[in-house]
Amino acid sequence: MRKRFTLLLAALVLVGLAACNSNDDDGTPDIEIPGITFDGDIDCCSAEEALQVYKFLQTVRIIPELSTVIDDKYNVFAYSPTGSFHTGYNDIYFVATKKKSGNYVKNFEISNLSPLMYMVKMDMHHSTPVGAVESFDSNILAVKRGWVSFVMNTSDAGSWTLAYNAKVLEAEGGIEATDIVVDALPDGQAWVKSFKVGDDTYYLSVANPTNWKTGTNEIVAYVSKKSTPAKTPYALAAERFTIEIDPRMPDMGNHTSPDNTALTRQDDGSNRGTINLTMTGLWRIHLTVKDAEGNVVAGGDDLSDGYSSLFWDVTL
Ligand SMILES: [Cu+2]
Repeated sequence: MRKRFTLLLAALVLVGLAACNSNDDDGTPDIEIPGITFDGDIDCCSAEEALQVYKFLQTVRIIPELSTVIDDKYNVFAYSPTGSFHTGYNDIYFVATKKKSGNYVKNFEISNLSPLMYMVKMDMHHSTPVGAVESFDSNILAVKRGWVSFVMNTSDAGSWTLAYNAKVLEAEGGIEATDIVVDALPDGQAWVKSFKVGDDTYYLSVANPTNWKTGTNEIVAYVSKKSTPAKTPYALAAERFTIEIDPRMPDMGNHTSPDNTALTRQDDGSNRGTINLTMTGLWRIHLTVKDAEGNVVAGGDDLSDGYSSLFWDVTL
């Protein structure tokens, strides 16, 4: 532990960033409880946890326009895998630090993550599917994750803002509606689709398909319900849908692949299944959505080629 923490400090000094401070030199004994070392800042984390956070932050990029200062005491930093946003599902990560020491703060809350698009011609606003911001990894509790699935990209037709509330220890703040840019996906990609059940509109967002490799992959998706009014962020659907998948390669005679399993609703609100992509290229993942009773509610209709007209397109 001590050796690893020394390594951590060295790394932090190198990048000019300070995380949890060490008491190694001031004679204060570390408080040892099994698995945890408090390094003099009870709002922060053990050296081990600080290292995990530090390592994690090397894998994402900061989004400067969504970072803020609260009460001149705390920084809140926002990150995404690329530092930008695109149509469809995007992870957003948050970290809070003490401005003075740079120490991470473990207990903070991000709420009311609110993306909003203004549509020029229609002179109206709409939101888009979002997931609640919470801890996602028991090793790195000082990092919170939420997500936004943008139904449209920024264009002449309209533009996006994003807002959120933040509470760091006793201090409250956040970001008011701030301009963000949502990039279009590469041509031929479709990662968010909608379907209707009666008067209700639902969105199907597939999470991070660019992480897939040839072979068997876990496939994660979210089903969100459009809000009334549409300016309110779209929360996860309360209904427990099952999403059956039929991956095909349209450029190769629509051949399929074996051993795919339907996405079923998990306790965390996601839908998870297995997708087997036997080769690189364009995969059209035809979808059939069933309700909790097993009735087909979307995607049961056939295109002229015999496959569901509800699909995601992912190039591997
Ligand atoms: Cu729009």
